[in-house]
Amino acid sequence: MSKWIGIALLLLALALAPPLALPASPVLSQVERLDLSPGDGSATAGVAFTMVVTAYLAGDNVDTAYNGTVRFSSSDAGATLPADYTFIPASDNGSHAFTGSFSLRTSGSQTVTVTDNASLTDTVTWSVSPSATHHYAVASTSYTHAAGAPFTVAVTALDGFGNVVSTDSETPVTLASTSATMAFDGNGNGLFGEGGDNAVILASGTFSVTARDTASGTTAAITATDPGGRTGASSAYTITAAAIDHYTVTSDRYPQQTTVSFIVAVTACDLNGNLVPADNVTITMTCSVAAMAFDGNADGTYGQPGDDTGTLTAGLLEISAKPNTTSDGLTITATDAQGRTGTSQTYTVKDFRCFIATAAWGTPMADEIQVLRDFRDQYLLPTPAGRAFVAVYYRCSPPVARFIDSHEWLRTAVRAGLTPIVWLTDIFMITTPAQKMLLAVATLAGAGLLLRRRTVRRTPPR
Ligand SMILES: [Ca+2]
Ligand SMILES: [Ca+2]
Repeated sequence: MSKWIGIALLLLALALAPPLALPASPVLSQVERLDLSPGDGSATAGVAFTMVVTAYLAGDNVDTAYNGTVRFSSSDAGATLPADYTFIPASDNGSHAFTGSFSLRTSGSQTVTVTDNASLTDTVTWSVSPSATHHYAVASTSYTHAAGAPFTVAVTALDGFGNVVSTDSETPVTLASTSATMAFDGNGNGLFGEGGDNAVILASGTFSVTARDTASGTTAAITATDPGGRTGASSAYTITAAAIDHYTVTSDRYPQQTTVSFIVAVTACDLNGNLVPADNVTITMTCSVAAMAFDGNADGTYGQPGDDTGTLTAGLLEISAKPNTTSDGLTITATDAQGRTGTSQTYTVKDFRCFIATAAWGTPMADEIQVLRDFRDQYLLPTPAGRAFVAVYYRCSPPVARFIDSHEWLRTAVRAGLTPIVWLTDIFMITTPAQKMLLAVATLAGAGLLLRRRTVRRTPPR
């Protein structure tokens, strides 16, 4: 019996014997969790920091045999993270420091996660604060504004990674623009361009300011600069004309002559005097004296029904006017259907009528005289030689006209002499160049025929 007990004790002793007596076998990792530390830290954007990964067994004992491969990820898409790493038990002993291998870029709460090939994982949350100001963002919700209309410009201090430097409530930032007519209201009192109105101190890294540009047609950016030379620029703002506020009424000169037409230019302007390129706005012309006729339909005849109106094309109307009486200090006014208006400076109209013809017909309003005036306006006055001729005529003709005017028989004779000239002038005025050519050829042919007949008649019979 004792023999069997001895054998049993021997087997038990063999079973419980330590393995020291056996050849060394590989240590197997029994890792239960990964730990990423420190957790819940804080970092500055772009500044590298160190984290340690430790593998633990149950009971919070470090798994010195850990040989897993770890991979890192972050909620921050701009994060710099260590490459995948396989633990080496002999040197790591279950814990590895990734020295200076992490950096986060996006301010706020960001997570960093470590995961191994056995799907063990640990996540920590870091608070990332922005680094120092690197530049400024200058922005508006819209970049097209009417001249004179205020708009908001937001200026924000950003670090090198685009984070708002919200800790800055002391740096003064100065605004500027390449447009000389861009002005700011930095103190927010509604008045633009006052002293200091272009400089504002940051509040939690940002501020908004009201700007406006009074000149249409400009395209200019707004720049922000601080005393450290850090700067930023907006996209270009395009300034358009505002609504029509009034009109300008101008001519190339203000001494004018009776019965001589001249051009009146009407221009649509906004409150700041910018040209408003409006189309199809009907303008009605009026004059401070009654004897001013317009030619709104530009057919060469003045004072027809509706001739005192015209329409704007790209903000401009050029209308011919013709005064029939002398006047000192007359003005011309343009008005639209909404009552927006504008008045010219004063014109002085002097009398330069066709003296001789007026004397012959006894009135300056005769149709025949109008034909001669139209010829003068359309063919003589546009050329230097024609103007010189008209000037000489006006200087020499008054005494002749007075003499004709006082002799009825002479008036009749002059009328008779001028009538064919008036007819020819009338024909000349109403015919096209081709018709003129045809008329000249016909006249020459007729004259040739007449001459030939007379020559034939005078030839004595043989
Ligand atoms: Ca102001
Ligand atoms: Ca007309």
